Amino acid sequence: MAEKGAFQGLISRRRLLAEASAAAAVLSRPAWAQKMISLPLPGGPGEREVTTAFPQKGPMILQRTRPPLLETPFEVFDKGVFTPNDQFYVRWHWALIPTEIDPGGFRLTVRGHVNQTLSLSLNDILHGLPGVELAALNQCSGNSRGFFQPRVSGGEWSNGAMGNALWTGVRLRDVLDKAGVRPGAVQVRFKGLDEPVVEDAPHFMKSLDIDHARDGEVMIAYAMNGEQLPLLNGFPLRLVVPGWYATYWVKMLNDIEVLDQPDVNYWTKVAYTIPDTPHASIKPGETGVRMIPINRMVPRSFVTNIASGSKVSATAPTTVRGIAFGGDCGVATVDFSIDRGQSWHQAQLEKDEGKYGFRQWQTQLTLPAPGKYDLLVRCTNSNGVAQPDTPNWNPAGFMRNVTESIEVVAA
Ligand SMILES: Nc1nc2c(c(=O)[nH]1)N[C@H]1C(S)=C(S)[C@@H](COP(=O)(O)O)O[C@H]1N2
Ligand SMILES: [Mo]
Repeated sequence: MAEKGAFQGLISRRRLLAEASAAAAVLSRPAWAQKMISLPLPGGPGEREVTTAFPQKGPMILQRTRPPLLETPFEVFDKGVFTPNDQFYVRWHWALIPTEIDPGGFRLTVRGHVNQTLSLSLNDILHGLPGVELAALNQCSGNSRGFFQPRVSGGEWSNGAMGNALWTGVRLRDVLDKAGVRPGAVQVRFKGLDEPVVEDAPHFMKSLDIDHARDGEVMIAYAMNGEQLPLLNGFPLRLVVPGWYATYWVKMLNDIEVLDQPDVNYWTKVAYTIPDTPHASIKPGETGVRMIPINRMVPRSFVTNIASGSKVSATAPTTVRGIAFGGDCGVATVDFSIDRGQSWHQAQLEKDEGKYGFRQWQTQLTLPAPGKYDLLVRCTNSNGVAQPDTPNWNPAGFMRNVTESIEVVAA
């Protein structure tokens, strides 16, 4: 991670103050459909509404209004390696999300098994600790759930519940050191300002093991892509857990509790668990499987410039480009195949912006004869883990990473 240096001036406290109330004013506007987009999923629907009614957000695929679930239209991923803030996907569990946050009055509490309880202002965080910057992919555990067959319940996402950003913030380790973690600490629990809509329902909270929390990579971010966080992406502070699924990336973070016992809260212990099997995969209906908390991401790759069903030239070369990510490490290779995986060819990788983020790739392809082709793309990460050629299945619809294919017609 780089020190933020000159970058710091860009996100001044004054600007945080000025923009926050503007964001709050529009959050209460109702969301309604602007137009429809085709989003074919095996279990339907074939179409989804596109909305521009959410604050600080451009056109987004509307999955749900309360709480907001907004998906990034896939063509956005073709435009650049970083996903713009105004089209970065949004996912919340509870609908009681503050529509107004006073940056001057905001405090982050650090408490529990520490020497000293802290109550940090945004000023303390922006100017009192070393700043760091890191490119990282934020991907929902249920990204691509809509492709699970048999179908599972949950947000029926296509492939747009992910985004890559350059995050700026401070190291969680530095914040914990400031409070002084006491011997015997085992986990650290994170909570935000959002609240359950019904009494007695569990507040959204996630925990990390103490060593992970103190690894120097986990950060508390106050900016993404050089701007303050959009309200719906966690203004004013969110956790960034590089290489791990976004469920751990707690938004509107205002409470950090160091625990001397393992966390047994619903969101850590029960929700977001996966079968402890290869690819977190089981047979539909299989029971009695040991479940563990979801954790590190796995490699994926996508074509971004050609939609499935497109026509391409049968004589001239076609440029095929896309994005890939290694999951919890960098991308080693991206390979493609036009003969259903009998032979593979390496694509050219573009600039490395950081091992935890998207890696763009491209290749020139000349199809041998007119006809239909399935174009397969497969990422192998720097730990030697490759995408599988059959889809995984689990009841929560988590961790899909099968090798993607698109159909093209050469004519
Ligand atoms: N406070 C809070 N943080 C949260 C959640 C939430 O419901 N509340 N959802 C988590 C989940 S499951 C996901 S996928 C990501 C989504 O991040 P985004 O909305 O910035 O894309 O936020 C995570 N952080
Ligand atoms: Mo998620």
